[in-house]
Formats: sequence, C-alpha cells, structure tokens
Amino acid sequence: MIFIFLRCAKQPYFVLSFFEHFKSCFFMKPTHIEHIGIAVNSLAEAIPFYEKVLGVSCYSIEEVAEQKVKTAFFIIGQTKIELLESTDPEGPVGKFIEKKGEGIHHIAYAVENIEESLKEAEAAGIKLIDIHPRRGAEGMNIAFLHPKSTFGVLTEFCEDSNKRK
Ligand code: CMX
Repeated sequence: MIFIFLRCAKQPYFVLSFFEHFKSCFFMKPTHIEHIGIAVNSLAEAIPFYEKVLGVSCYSIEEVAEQKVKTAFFIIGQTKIELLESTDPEGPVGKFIEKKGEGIHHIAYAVENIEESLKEAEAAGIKLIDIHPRRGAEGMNIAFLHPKSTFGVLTEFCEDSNKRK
C-alpha cells in the first residue's frame, strides 16, 4: 500500500490533487452560489422581466423586517435570484440604491457550517459584518462579509438551517 502511494506521489497530478484534498479538509469550501441579490426600486416593476422575458416564475415574496427589505425569489438551476426592494431609505438596500442605483447588491455562497466559515474568514483577515449568523429570508442562517475586504462585492454566507437538524 505504502509502495503504491509512493509511486503515485511521483506524479505531479497526484501531488496536486492530494494537496487540494488535504487543503479542503481544513478550509470549508462553499458548495454553490446560493443566490445573487439584486437591488431594485420596485418588485412589481422588476418581476415581469424575470417572469415574461426570462421565463422563470417568482415562487416567494417575503418581507424581512430586520433587513428593511421585501424580497422576491426565483430559482435557476441550483442558484436563486433574490430581488430586493427597500422598505426604508435608511436600510442597507435603501442606502445602496440612493448611492449606486439599481443593480447587483450581493453574492451569497452556500456553506455547510456557517460558524466555521465565519471563523475561517476572520482568521484570514476579512472584516465581518456579522460575527454570528442570524436568520434571513427563507429561514436561512446568514452572515455578511464587508465589501471593503472582499474586493468591492458584498459577500454573504448562507447555511440551510434545515440541513443541520
Ligand atoms: N456592495 C458593494 N459595496 C457596498 C455595498 C454593496 N452592497 N453597500 C455599501 N457598499 C460600500 C459603500 O459604497 C461604501 O463605499 P465607499 O466608502 O467607497 O463610498 C462602503 O461600502 C461602506 O459604506 P458605508 O456607507 O460605510 O456603510 P453602509 O452604511 O452603506 O453599509 C454595509 C454598508 C455593507 C456594511 C451594509 O449595507 C450592511 O451591513 N449590509 C449587510 C446587510 C444587508 O445588506 N442586508 C440587505 C440584504 C438582506 C437579504 O438578503 O435578505
């Protein structure tokens, strides 16, 4: 067994994939892009583009009072589109639209263990907006990383709370 391992270890591909596997044992990789958050002035005005032009149905509209937004969800493959309409000009999306206008607001990565992912990001020197996860739309556990330490993209970790029960 050791002999086979040592013979394989001479192959560069084996060394690379062994290293990748070793690394992934310690760093929690996101499984997929859970959703892309898009800030819009009005859900009522934006939804028809997704339904009539792209042909995807809105499956949920939900107000997240804590975040001062109303959300509309669409699913395309494994990834969702989350439209965000502000319910308060002083909320995060209200301020974003005031400054930058409508457009991509954040990217959310699905992670298996959000607490661990946050610890790893913090250890890597990333500024966290949320030190601990909180409840977001669709009952997900969510936490944000500050766009100033993620190259200008507001980044969200998202853990399906049902998966860990
Ligand atoms: N993407 C990229 N950059 C952003 C941003 C975004 N979405 N929002 C703000 N910024 C930038 C600002 O333009 C500003 O840049 P400059 O200093 O170059 O002008 C910088 O970040 C800091 O902005 P700020 O005025 O100091 O801080 P804000 O009060 O605007 O807050 C942020 C910014 C990201 C900390 C805040 O919006 C936040 O905590 N967001 C997390 C929560 C959230 O976004 N909730 C809504 C979605 C909820 C959901 O998905 O359900």
